[in-house]
Amino acid sequence: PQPQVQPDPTKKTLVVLGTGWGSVSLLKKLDTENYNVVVISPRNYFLFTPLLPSCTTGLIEHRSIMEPVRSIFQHRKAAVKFYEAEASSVDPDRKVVIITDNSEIQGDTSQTEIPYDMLVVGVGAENATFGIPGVRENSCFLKEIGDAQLIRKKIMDCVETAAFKGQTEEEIKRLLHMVVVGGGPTGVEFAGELQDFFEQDIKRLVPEIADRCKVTLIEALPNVLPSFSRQLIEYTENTFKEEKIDVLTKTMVKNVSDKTVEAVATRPDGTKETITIPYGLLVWATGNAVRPIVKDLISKIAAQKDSRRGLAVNEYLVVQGTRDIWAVGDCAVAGYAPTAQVAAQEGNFLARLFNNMAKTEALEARIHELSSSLNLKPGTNSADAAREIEECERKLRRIKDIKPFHYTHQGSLAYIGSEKAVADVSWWNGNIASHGSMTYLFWRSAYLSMCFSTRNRLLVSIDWLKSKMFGRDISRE
Ligand code: FAD
Ligand code: UQ2
Repeated sequence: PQPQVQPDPTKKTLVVLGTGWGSVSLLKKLDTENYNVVVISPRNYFLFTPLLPSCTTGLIEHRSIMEPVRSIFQHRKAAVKFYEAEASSVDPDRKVVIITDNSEIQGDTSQTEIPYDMLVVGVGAENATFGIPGVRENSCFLKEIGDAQLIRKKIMDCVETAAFKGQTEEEIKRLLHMVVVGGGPTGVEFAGELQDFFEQDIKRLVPEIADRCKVTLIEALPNVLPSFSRQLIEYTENTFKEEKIDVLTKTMVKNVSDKTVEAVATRPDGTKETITIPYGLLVWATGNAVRPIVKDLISKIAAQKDSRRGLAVNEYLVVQGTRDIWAVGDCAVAGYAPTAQVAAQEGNFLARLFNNMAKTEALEARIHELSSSLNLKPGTNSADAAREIEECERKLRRIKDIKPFHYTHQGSLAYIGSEKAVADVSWWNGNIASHGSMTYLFWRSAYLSMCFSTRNRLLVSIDWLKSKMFGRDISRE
């Protein structure tokens, strides 16, 4: 049977903003027949961000880690509406979202209003630049597919330009100097992948310049991977030393031009020194900033006046100061780190909550119906009706007793290059720290198992095999 396409007036309209970790985890587990579900996102696919660093060197092809959202909805009993658009503002009083189609091709309408009964905000975050001059103009971010494609292209452009006849030695060194700012998992994984690329492919294919390739990681804090245990931080820093990746810790970038990074380094004796670093490619991976749509919503809710880092939510992920808006993932402030692991658990929680709310309403309606029939014509069926009411009430009590959201940290993983990884895995009450080549195999299988679909798992496996057999594809497209 065809799924129902027209909205059902007896059901509430649930509008979900975003198609990232939080929103898609919710949609995957939601019984969509309970609501008129409308999904709004400028991106018509889910992106498996943990493998994005591998796309920058062509180890993995970008389409292998994307899953179209329309194929997620195709086998649902009830149709889910998807609009490829950006939510540009929310009016919590009128309960509408204003959406804009900002894509290249537009029809005769590109802005409209979507009314909601319930709204889930899962729009993620933007890249933070801390207002440092020149960052937005000169560096690459690493958050979306387009970013990874741009980096892949630029790496090869730097290599080919460095190999150009008659290039001066100084210019070759600058072009082949790849600077990564931010020592979190994203920066570390990218630096590791990049060094692998130079070692495994550029050395073989462009040997004349390969010895000048250099990766430098800049971090403002005293060490990289601040969320990992001491032992793994040291292991990572030592591995980077062996791989010849320079790590500049306690170094703050102050200014960026098209060819240089200016930074202030704090020396072990506490003195400060300004250094100028010439680069060919600069990748900026320093964390999150609040999106305009979230700022807009914050400004419209009195209870959010002190929110700076996102939408403050309560223990049921309800946006404080509202009754019918929830927030998940990087745009929500619930006291957890901005990770996929948190966003996914929050999305799963909301799916359970909404499925329960629908069941509760159905049971309450049934109780109401039965008791009014009892009052109208008491008679032969009254014992049955009374029994069913009791049954419904018992179910209701069980369902209504939904516990607040509680995050369970399962662990942290990061690839650090040269077929080594680090892992902090939570195990009952303890923590297991492991590193090295076996951990790399664990990293690979864990990421494979967390991929969105079997299709993605197959594509990623084929990419790994392809790169193993033939090396990475260095065509610059
Ligand atoms: P996102 O997944 O970013 O999704 C946001 C969605 O909202 C997107 O679909 C976007 O298009 C959409 N959107 C944006 N603006 C609007 C708008 N105005 N209206 C409607 N929709 C909008 N975390 C881990 O736990 N483990 C890892 O290994 C890991 N690796 C990472 C590697 C990289 C390179 C990056 C960038 C992040 C990594 N993370 C990792 C972090 C993780 O990806 C984020 O925490 C996670 O994506 C947050 O989920 P989210 O749903 O809040 O946002
Ligand atoms: C993670 C991540 C998630 C997760 C988990 C991890 C991509 C969806 C659990 C961490 C993985 C660990 C510790 C290995 C355990 C393996 C499995 C398959 C549970 O990194 O981000 O987001 O859920």
